Amino acid sequence: AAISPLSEAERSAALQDLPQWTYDKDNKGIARSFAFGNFVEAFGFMSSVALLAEKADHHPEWSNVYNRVEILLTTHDAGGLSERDIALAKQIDALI
Ligand code: H2B
Repeated sequence: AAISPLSEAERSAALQDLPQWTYDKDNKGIARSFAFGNFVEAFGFMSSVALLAEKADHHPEWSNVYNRVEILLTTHDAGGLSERDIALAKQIDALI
C-alpha cells in the first residue's frame, strides 16, 4: 500500500470538518447520504462526483435509488480511511 490509513486521532480530527459524514467501522470508510429533488438532480450530482473522482484517481463506493445517493469513501490501497477520502469528501461537500 502506497498510502497509510489515518489513526483514530487523525480520523476524529478530520471528521470535525465533515459533520455530515460518519465513520463506518465495518467498511473502514466514511459515509454520507444525499437527497435531491428528483433523479435528474441526483444523477447530475453523481456526474460531478465522477469527474472529481477521476481527476483525483480516487473513486467512491456508491449507490443511487431515484433521488437518493449513498456514498462510502475508503482507500483500498491503504486498507482503510486515508487523507484521500477526506480530501474527496470535502470536494463533494463543496458541490452541495
Ligand atoms: N479509489 C479508492 N477509493 N481507493 C483506492 O485505493 C484507489 C482508488 N486506488 N482509485 C486507485 C484508483 C488505484 O487503484 C489506481 C491504480 O491509481
